[in-house]
Amino acid sequence: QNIQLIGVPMDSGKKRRGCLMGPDAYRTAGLADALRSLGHEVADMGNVAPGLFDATPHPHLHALGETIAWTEALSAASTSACADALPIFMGGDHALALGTVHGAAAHAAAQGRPLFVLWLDAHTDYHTPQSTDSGNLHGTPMGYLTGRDGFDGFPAVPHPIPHAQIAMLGLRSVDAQERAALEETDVTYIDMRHIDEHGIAKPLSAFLARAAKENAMLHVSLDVDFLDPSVAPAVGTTVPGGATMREGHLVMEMICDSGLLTSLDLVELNPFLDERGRTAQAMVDLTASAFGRRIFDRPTRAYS
Ligand code: DIR
Ligand code: MN
Ligand code: MN
Ligand code: MN
Repeated sequence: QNIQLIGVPMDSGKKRRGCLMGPDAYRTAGLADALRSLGHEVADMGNVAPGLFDATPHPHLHALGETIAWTEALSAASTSACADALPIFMGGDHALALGTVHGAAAHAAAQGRPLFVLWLDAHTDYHTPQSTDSGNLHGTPMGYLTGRDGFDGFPAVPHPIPHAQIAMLGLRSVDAQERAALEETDVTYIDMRHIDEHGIAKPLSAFLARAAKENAMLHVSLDVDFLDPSVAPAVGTTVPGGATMREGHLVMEMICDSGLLTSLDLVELNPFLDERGRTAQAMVDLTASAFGRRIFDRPTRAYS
């Protein structure tokens, strides 16, 4: 694969600071070399920056103008990166997906292919600027990208992601307004109870099979809080009861096996809260699994 690492030191999606240090933590943890050792061509493109923005405070929404400026810059960066390579966006908080997926959707539309989105997160991030209680825009990208109303000032969404092309995995903190809205859609939402009862592989392989059948592109957005805080403590919104490293690696290896991945976000890492880089390292290891790292190859003969 031809991979571009794109740093996104975006920290405007919530009030707690620290995600701006994420890109350099991934660099320090050796993301580029981990991917090169798997045989990939990797270029670190440096960091994206937002354009000038209006910093006038909004009565309810945190850092609205800054987040809009990031969305504009990231959408353009994502569209052009997707044309050249497989971009990995090193966040930065989850508000970066407002732009990265927006840009990937434009690229997919230009190719005449559907874009499927896999959201690995404790949260659904399906708010609108009106429904969010926290005022933190990192809780809104799925709402924006599916074309929900109320995103005044943001770039228009000419290619909303159809609900049926979205799967959310790892859920265990969903606000009432998000839940009510999601229940009206055909989004595939898989909470931790479902994973406990049925395993994580079954719903994921059904989703990936649908994407393959439609010759889709696949954007994966991996929020650190998808993982249990015991293995990934460096995130502002820890929620107990998350995915284990084993579940995480299984998901990423299945993504690799599918051959569908076309763009990836690594989001919400807050290195200020980390323990000697262990969360950054866990995210690097999961990314390596998505790009071919494994203990044994899996020939068809051995596992019938
Ligand atoms: C919460 C948190 N639902 C909010 N969202 C987070 O502020 O709207 N997403 N942390 O990953
Ligand atoms: Mn999130
Ligand atoms: Mn989350
Ligand atoms: Mn629908």
